[in-house]
Amino acid sequence: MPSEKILIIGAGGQIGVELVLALRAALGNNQVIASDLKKEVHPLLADGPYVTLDATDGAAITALIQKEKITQVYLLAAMLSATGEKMPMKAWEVNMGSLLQLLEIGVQEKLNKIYWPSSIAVFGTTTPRVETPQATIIEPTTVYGISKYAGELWCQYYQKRYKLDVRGLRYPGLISWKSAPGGGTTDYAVEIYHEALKSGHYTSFLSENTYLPMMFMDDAIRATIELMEAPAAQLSTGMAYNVGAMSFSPKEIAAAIQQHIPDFRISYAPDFRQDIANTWPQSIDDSTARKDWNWKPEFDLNRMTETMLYNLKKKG
Ligand code: VAH
Repeated sequence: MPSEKILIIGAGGQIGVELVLALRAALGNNQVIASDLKKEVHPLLADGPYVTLDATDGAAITALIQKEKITQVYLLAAMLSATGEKMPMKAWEVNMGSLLQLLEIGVQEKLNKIYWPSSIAVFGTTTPRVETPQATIIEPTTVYGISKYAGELWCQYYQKRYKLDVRGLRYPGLISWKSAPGGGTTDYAVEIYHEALKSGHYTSFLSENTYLPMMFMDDAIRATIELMEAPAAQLSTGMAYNVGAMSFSPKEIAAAIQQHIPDFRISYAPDFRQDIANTWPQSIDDSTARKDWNWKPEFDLNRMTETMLYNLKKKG
């Protein structure tokens, strides 16, 4: 990447922490400014520039872009599916308010690129749930999904109307050991590894055969950077790309853990998040991403389980 100066908004979140680390490794610590609502910087991000920043504060974002000569912004701040259902209007305000403001700022400040994550949560019950296509019926039923689909349409509008280079991915559930998830329906797939090591038992808030598309964070970060580095001429859609890696159920991830921890036990107590999961795809067709910018995942359930348990054990 040429000498880009990058601002990550929402750097303290599950994706943000790992994206800052990856971009700093590629560009150098001082080329990547991490920012989040929190006053204190996330411990893993302490070796580079950090700013306390509210994703909805357009004036502060504009001032920072001008002061630091920012060329790219990654807007990761969002309220996820489960939290969004508890405070729908706040979720809409945060998710949409921050994006619409940044799109305007992107045009005014002539940003080279903006990254804004979408999610498989844009799909609803009227969408084919197996091998969900890139372009299909899209009728989200959660505030999070509605905000992500509306956001994709706004990103496409700014690309066409103002030639603003805005890119995104429809992430599946993401699993990481470095950073904690926050308020998602797929969080069970992270919690289960922690509990397998801590107590040897996990009570899943999704039922045993709830299949969902999932991805190990290393794949998600690589997909993000590969998309952002792809030549614009190769991108055939203005919407966020479907990306997939694997699909599994709570029963299957428990079995993968039992290969390493034979006494591990899982039980099931579905809650309101089951209703959300029931509206999402079971698997994703990501052939457009594979064709346009050579997307290819590297982690399956077994390799992810080995990596998660090894690193969580080491982390203590
Ligand atoms: C959530 N982790 O559960 C997010 C993600 C596909 C799910 O968008 O809300």
